[in-house]
Amino acid sequence: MQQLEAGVELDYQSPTYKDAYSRINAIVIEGEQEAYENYLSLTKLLPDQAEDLTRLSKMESRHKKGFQACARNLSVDPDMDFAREFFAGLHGNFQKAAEENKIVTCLLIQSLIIECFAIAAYNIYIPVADAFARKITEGVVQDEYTHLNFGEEWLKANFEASKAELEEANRGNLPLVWKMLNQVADDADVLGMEKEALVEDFMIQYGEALEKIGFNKRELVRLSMHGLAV
Ligand code: Y39
Ligand code: FE
Ligand code: FE
Ligand code: FE
Repeated sequence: MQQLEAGVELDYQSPTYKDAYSRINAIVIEGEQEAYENYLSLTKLLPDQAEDLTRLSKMESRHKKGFQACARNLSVDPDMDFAREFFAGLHGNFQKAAEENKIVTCLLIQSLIIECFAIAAYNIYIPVADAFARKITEGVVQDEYTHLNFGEEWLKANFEASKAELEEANRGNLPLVWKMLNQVADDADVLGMEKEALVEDFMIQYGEALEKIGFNKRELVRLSMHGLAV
């Protein structure tokens, strides 16, 4: 049991908690597995940076093992079918872009959108996690910042040539993030994670990333609003 600021008590062993955890934890495991695959795919598209990308992909597979241990620690059986379905849209878009050699789209999906989603989720989860999961998640979130940074640096270096494709990829993928968030909002709430906090944290990370890459404030607002055009 943990006493939260809001005064809500979390019982990590309750059936309600474990049921919600079986989906959220599965999403994270599936996300880490797909991130591993995505960075490996990127080694083919960016052979000059294959070494870095291989290192990132190995970090993702370590993350996956860490979160699998979190489930075992709570005796939870992650609902992987739910998780695969949850990620199908983004996963399909990444794979299609990779087949078409669209590096910019691949980086926007994995290194910006998915990493910002991960950073938001992990930061909001850490204060309400059980002690075992908290330790693991604290280690993982540090790595996710380096993955986000990889995408930021590449897109910044290739900004002018990437702008149009970034805008198109943003329009095609940001709405999926809101759809995904809405889908797990109730389960996240059971874990003590508020949807508003997740949205806020995501928008801050994503906006900062777009700014670092080279977009101005007006463009930034426009890109963020495209997420709402479902
Ligand atoms: O780069 C990464 O490691 C990202 C794959 C991991 C994705 C994590 C997705 C988290 C969504 C959780 C939603 C909780 C409300
Ligand atoms: Fe796959
Ligand atoms: Fe990860
Ligand atoms: Fe990552």
